[in-house]
Amino acid sequence: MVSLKEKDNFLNKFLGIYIVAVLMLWVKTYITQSTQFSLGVEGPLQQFLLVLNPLGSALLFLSVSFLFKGKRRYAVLGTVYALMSFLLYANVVYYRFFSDFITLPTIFQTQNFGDLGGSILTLMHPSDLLFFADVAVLFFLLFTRKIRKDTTLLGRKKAMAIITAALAVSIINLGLAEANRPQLLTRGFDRNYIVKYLGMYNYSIYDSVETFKASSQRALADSSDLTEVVNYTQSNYATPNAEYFGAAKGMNVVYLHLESFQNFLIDYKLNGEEVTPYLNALAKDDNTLYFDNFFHQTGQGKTSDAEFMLENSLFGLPQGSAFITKAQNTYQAAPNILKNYGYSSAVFHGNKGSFWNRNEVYKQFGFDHFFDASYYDTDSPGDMAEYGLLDKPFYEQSKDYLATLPQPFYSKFITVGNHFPYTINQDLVTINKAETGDPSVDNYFQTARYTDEAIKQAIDQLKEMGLYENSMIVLYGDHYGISHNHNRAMSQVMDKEITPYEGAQLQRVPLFIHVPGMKGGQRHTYGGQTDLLPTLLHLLGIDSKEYVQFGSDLLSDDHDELVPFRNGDFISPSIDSINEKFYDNETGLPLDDSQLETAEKLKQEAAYKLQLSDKVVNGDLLRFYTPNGFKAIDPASLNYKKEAETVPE
Ligand code: GP9
Ligand code: MN
Repeated sequence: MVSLKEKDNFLNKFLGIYIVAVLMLWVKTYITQSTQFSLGVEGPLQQFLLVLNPLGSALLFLSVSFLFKGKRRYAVLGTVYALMSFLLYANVVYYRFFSDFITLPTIFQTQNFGDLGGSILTLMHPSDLLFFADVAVLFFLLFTRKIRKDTTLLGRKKAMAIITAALAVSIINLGLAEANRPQLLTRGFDRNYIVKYLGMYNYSIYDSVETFKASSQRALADSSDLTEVVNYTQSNYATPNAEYFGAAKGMNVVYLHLESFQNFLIDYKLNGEEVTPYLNALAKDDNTLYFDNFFHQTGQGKTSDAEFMLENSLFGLPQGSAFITKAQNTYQAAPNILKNYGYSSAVFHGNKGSFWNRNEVYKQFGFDHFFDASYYDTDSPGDMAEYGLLDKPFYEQSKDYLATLPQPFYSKFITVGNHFPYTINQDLVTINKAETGDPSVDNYFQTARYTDEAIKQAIDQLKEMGLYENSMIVLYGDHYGISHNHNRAMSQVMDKEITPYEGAQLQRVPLFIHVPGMKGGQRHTYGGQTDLLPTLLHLLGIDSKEYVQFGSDLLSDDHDELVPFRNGDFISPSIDSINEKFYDNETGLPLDDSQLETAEKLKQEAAYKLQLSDKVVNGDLLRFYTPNGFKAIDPASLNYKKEAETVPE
């Protein structure tokens, strides 16, 4: 047998053993990432990134050993290798149970591991030893006397060359990932995405940085920060309108989410044909309040920002999504408030529970149930959209779960059919495309029509289930669907030039509130998504005064019609501020000098509101505040896993 110790055996050089370690870790990680996780890898570029990403990390992380001299570096190489292997395997086991990756807060929170409990052993298989076969090989090489230990220094040049190569691979990786999925790191999206594009190890670094940032802001805050906030929200409180207070008392709440749905679609005619006939009729229903000056206020968190505002009447964050970075905060969210009034609660959504970190943050909001994709049959490709189950099969399949909820319930159905880039199976199309030549704009009308039909189906189902007469149904658009990149096509659709002023007007999203027996009508009140929760509470006959909320009841005479956007711009019935310029809201013309002072004041007010809300969220200030009579649900008592008991007590 040839001895490994032969002089020219490359294993006798430290560089040789380092390269062997890199190759083994690269291959193992690639195989693990592609077989143990369902990352939804699509297309050759994503495939390529999945192959590439472990290489950068293996080169870089294992090069830590270069910092050490002599025999010590062999020990360091082995230790780093073993730790990375352990991290990978721990995620494999965690994923088997949660279909998600480990985050630092969830480790420290222990509730997740509490869920795992004794079952952790059942999640581990004897064949898992294979995950450590390479570790055994490496240890054999490093720590037996089979190879010579190379004590000559690697040489600065060589070390630098390897580190540069490692960084280059990682930077190319990140560049390609950003090109395929812009704002991957700033928006956060889904842990699955980060792993898919950047790999398990880079994900762990990303997660640690995010955790550190969040915890340092939180650590610096204390209860005295709350005084200013409470003073503000109390002064912002709008007394309920006696005509509407309690109009839906004791009723169920059904939120129907209109994905990427802009208000211009309502009553819009494409080639003489109504795009959304059902919604148009619903807007005129005697028991529907239709708000036509209602704006989305979302930022990078898109859908999650909309949900965050709806559930809390707090603004989303200026960067990223609070669903991801502030998932462990204390909240006094709608499901929890309503629990104190005997309500059960549930979210229905045909996408993975980890998207936007919903499976974590919903616990903090107090949702009893979260029916994510794992509860739905997602096997027929014709039923699927890019982000999950299409609206019609989604509503159909939701019926059985909805039927299990004790009444009154607070429920939210999040759909995905009308999502960018608005592709739709031609069998489902019932209206011609627009003809601007911009595919997303042209198709938007077809997916919006599909949404309209699906909403009709959802409401018919409620009628069949005997829930319609006893439910308040709220329809809301979550954010724009057509971004300003499509202004050329949109100017054809709207038949006017899309100036910055017009672009801001397009940020209207529909808001419908249907309550049996309530006086409906079209309302022109200006408002935004933070106003929804106080409006809803007052309709249910619950006073919002006790809560720290930044919006105000749309139906109250005291309602504040200043609508801040997340970037500090604002719209109001008189003055708008868009991209650092003021406009007369009615004419769209630049503002008269005589009104500048009022405009500046409004601008400061909008900025102050956003800043105070950010203070609450970043500092996790609600942990210092308990509204009178409010009892918090323990998030650790909630579990959304399908295997768990899904029928409520
Ligand atoms: C996915 C869906 C889409 O689960 O809610 O989110 P968006 O991309 O619109 O923020
Ligand atoms: Mn959305």
